[in-house]
Amino acid sequence: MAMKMTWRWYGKDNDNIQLSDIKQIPGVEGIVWALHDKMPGEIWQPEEIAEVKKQADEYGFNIDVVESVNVHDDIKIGLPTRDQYIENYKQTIRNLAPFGVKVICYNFMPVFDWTRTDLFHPVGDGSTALYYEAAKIKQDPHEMADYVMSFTEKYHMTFPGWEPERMAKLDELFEKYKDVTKEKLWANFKYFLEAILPTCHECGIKMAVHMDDPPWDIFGLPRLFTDAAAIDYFLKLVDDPYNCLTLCSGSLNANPNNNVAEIVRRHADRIAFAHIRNIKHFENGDFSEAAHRDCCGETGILDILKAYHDAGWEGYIRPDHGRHLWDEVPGKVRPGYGLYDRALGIMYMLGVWDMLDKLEQ
Ligand code: CS2
Ligand code: MN
Repeated sequence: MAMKMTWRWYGKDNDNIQLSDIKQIPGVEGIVWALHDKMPGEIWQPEEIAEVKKQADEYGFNIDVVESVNVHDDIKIGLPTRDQYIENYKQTIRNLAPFGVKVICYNFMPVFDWTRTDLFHPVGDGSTALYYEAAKIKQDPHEMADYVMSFTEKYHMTFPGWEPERMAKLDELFEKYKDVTKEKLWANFKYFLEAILPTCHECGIKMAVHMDDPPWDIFGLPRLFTDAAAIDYFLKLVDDPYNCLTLCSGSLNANPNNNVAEIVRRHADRIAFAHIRNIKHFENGDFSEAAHRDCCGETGILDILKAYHDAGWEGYIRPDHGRHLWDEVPGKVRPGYGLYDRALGIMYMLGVWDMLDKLEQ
């Protein structure tokens, strides 16, 4: 019995880390991948998927988990055009199935994916990490968007969910979301899931929604996945074994009141994918991402791993963001997705897991 360790890889020519590097990290069975040049709503074509499958096969990695097939804004907003985008989404699911894909991680956050104010904040030991300065996230989203997009321009690096094409129309996007209350967003979400789940059943692919990061409303935009109550609500709203979670420990625990281990104990059977990330909190509401070792943050990494282990959980897991170490300076590394700290994170997680296995023997 085991969980399945994976590694997020951005693809050939889009990631400085090679599959041959990943191969040397003990325990990694699969790559978590995506076609990163696809716009939300576009169909992923079989020949494009086949290419990634071929690359992964060469190193013996599975491609069971996709992160992400992004959901078009019109679906989240609930515009009449959503039906066509939903059809496209179903076609992508059908195209992914023959290549062995089992889980699609995605999110339902309006406008922005993760939100941070500093991508290379000093941790204090010479390394840097993603950082959220609460005072900087107020009314105007432009400052933050410009900051993140400046990395895209300077280093020719695009971030999933931060498509320059979408960010260029930020005001228009905000205008479109103007009447989307939390209730409407839940309703639009339900509509989307109920439309695609029959296809998921046919194809054997689970939908695993990512938590909102950070888990509270920002810039007047509603956010759904904020706490345990929201998760309970969601799993009942569409009560289907293919409607699952990507339980991202760091996203949820950006609110220190969220106890992730408790959620694992409650819903292990509906967690298809686990992201393990540790958070260090400051009294003024700022937070920094931290090393995976339990005592480096307050997320409760040991409790979380133990909860998965106790549940006999067999899903997919990956280290989420890591710090940037050694030579991982801006331009040389994707923020949060360097080689070293994520590799250390894997060894920490597997160390804990192996010991829990051993204690059971
Ligand atoms: C990820 C998310 O890097 C990250 O923070 O955990 O961006 C995640 O990939 C998306 O929200 C899933 O759609
Ligand atoms: Mn995550």
